[in-house]
Amino acid sequence: MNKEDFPIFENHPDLIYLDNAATSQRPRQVIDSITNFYEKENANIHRGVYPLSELSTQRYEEARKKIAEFINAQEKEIIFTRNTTESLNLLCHRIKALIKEGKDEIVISEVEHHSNLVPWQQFCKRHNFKLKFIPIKENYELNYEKARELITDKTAILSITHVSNVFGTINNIRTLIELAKKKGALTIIDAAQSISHIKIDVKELDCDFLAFSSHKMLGPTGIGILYGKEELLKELPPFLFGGGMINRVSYEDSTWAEIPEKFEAGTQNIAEAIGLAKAIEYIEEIGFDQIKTHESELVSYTIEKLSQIEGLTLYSSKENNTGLFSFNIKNIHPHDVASILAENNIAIRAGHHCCMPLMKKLGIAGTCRASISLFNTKEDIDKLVKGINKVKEKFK
Ligand code: C6P
Repeated sequence: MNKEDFPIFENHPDLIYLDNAATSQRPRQVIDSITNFYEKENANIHRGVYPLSELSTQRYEEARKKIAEFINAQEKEIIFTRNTTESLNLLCHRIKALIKEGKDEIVISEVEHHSNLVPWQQFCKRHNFKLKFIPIKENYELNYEKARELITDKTAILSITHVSNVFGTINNIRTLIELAKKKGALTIIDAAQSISHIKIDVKELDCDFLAFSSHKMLGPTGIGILYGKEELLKELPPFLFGGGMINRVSYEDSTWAEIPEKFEAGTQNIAEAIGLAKAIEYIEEIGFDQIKTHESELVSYTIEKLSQIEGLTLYSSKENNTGLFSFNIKNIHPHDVASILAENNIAIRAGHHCCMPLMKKLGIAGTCRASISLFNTKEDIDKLVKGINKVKEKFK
């Protein structure tokens, strides 16, 4: 766990990068794996019979295997998409085919990112379904008592984020999945903010679908994953049509390839898949136990330091937090805070974090958000605190 693995810090030695929830930085191993592919292995997959094409196909499928093992899925249950957003949209466009008669409600929560809210709003408008929201409590945790009331026999889908990108809270998805299963609802987990912090086992969770993005877990941009249970993916109609996803085509009609190819139309992001597999290898070499120990220590340290700053309101959980801290400084706009921190080489995010309705509910325009990754240190937090104190000085 070393900043030296991340070339961005060689090029920006003074950078304090605390915007990992937006996108993480990439270790050299990931960057090299992409260069290596283009320099030595590049060809289109699943098409050519010449050795280079066979090699790139092999690399791409090895990447799928790595990802499958990482979340304890079968290879055919791993669909490559562009990102979490596309994974959720794929479902939103095709999942109607899996919904049983008499079910016409979708349950999400008040903390969902727009990517797990807007698609379902559109779905509900298209199909005349009702969208229901599990509310938050004062401590920014989901209200599980209310969830019990909201999830009923009419619930077709429960789609929920594992970790909030505003509060950093880890939602009790096990309980929610169990509740949904009892009512015969389909379950979807948005793991965009949890995948790099928490070991996920889809078999143990027993969720039907799970979505995440490579770029938030040290991997390249442009590639994401949709996991789905084999029997459900087989039933789900394809989303995009074209090359690579068919079995037979005539001028009149077409039949589809088996899963996962059925959902991978067109030339895929081959190098990015390989880069994502390398990111997983990097994470596994460190191990989630060590990541957890390091990040938990940093969470306690950060909370302690931020709590000492007068006029700072923290919107994040103290105990149940993956390393994401939303805060505001009294009488200073979050964008001003972020701009002044930026002048001091500290990168955080400020704004609504793609959670506009949640901001409205909290009665604020936005928050400042610092989010850590495995390479961050206590010194980074000290610099953040120093930076915030500078901001306060400026606005005195
Ligand atoms: N949140 C953030 O700064 P994409 O953009 O498709 O890779 O991920 C979308 C997404 C879905 N769910 C959650 C919980 C997320 O946090 C995100 C992305 C970033 O908070 C960018 S807006």
